Amino acid sequence: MQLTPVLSQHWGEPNSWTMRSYRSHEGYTAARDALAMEPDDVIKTVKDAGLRGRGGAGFPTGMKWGFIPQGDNKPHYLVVNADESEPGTCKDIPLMLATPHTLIEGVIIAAYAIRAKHAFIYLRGEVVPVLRRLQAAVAEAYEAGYLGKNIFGSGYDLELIVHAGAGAYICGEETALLDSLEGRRGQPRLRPPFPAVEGLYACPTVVNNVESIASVPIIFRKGIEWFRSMGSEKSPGFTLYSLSGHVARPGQYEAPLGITLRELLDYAGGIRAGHKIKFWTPGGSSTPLFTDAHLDVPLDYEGCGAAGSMLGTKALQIFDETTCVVRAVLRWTEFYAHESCGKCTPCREGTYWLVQMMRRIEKGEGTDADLEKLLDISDNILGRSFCALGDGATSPITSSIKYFRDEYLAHFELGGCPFDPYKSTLMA
Ligand code: L3W
Ligand code: SF4
Repeated sequence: MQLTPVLSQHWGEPNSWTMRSYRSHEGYTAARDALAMEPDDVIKTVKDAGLRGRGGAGFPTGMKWGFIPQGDNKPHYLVVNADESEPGTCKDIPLMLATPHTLIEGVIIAAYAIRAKHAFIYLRGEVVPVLRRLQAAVAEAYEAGYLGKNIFGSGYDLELIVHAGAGAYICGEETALLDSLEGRRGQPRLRPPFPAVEGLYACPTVVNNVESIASVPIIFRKGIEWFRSMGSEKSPGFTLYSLSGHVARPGQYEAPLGITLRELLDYAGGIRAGHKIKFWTPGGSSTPLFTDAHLDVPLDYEGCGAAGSMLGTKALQIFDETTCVVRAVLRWTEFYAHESCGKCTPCREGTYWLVQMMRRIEKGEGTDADLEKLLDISDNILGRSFCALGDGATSPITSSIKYFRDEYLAHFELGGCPFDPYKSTLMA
């Protein structure tokens, strides 16, 4: 399968983030055309294209827009989830840095479709350069008349606000994000009602990931058939895959949905010289691990699901044979325990206990019974937590025990990490 640079096509160009550069690539023509259509027809176009959410869940974007009630007298809101924090995920931030106008043009089309007059970009707080770049681009768009009153003379008004969070992973969960945006401590809300019915300020709200919204303008420029010519029937289109870890050329690789890691590795120069792949995540650490047996799994929603994982955020973190899987899983588990918002007991208490046990096991102080205990605690978190963070925390543990039980046992037998050169010769 060939790479298909679409969103990333102009990333390397000088001043790619400016209005002048974006306009030179037909920028804002899609918004102009969409605003000449009926809002319902805009939603139908996105539905027919089959665009699915790029933030992790793969929910059909046009269907989500279609949930917004019409003819009600409440304000509607569009919120872009730019709180990219899933471990290994690094696609939205480069996109916003390189071509922020792609996102703004998508915002105009999406907000018009759901009849929203206010849109927000909720940005991860730590990335100050991205905040400045977005703010500058939004100012340019206001100046050009693409935001504000009577856009393209259509009579449609839209205000766009860029809001920086304060650096909590949980604020990437859509309802915690909405609480944070309203000025409260970010903690997930009970769903249903879903945000489409009762979201920001209890009004109908669409929350979409950056890449999902940025993918919209090109659908209007090039058409549904063009979009559907890539990917599969159920997972059409192109997407950004983030390759990190032990690869020769880590980075963003844009390709049709359904490409395999084996193919992506050909473009990325393979695993670093002299080494071989051991395990990898298809979509950040919240998705169950894959191994060298999964190199030919189609990286789309159905392919990853059928192979026992999830496409998630398409953050492919790749580890070679020099990595201790137990240590890697410990690091991720510490992350989830630290980021747990504490609202529900299974996650708050469970992630704490998972860390205590994983630390002991990694030091070689565990027993075989500890593996069963780890699985039991995970089982009591999975499906019993209030939001997906708790479920995600169990994925690295259960999948690593499934594929690398012997490596856990080796820690017990050796009384330490077999990858520690003082303990063993496995590193050689
Ligand atoms: C109206 C219904 N709306 C579903 C909407 C819902 C949401 C979207 C998907 O988790 C995953 C998670 C992480 N009426 C609806 C409805 N919706 N039914 O559809 O909902 P859902 O529940 O399937 O997923 P989610 O809560 O959005 C996202 C995984 O992504 N993940 C984490 C990513 C982290 C980031 C980040 O760092 N910012 O993206 C990675 O794999 O585990 O499974 O909008 O409202 N009946
Ligand atoms: Fe908070 Fe974790 Fe419960 Fe989610 S699962 S609500 S992050 S405690």
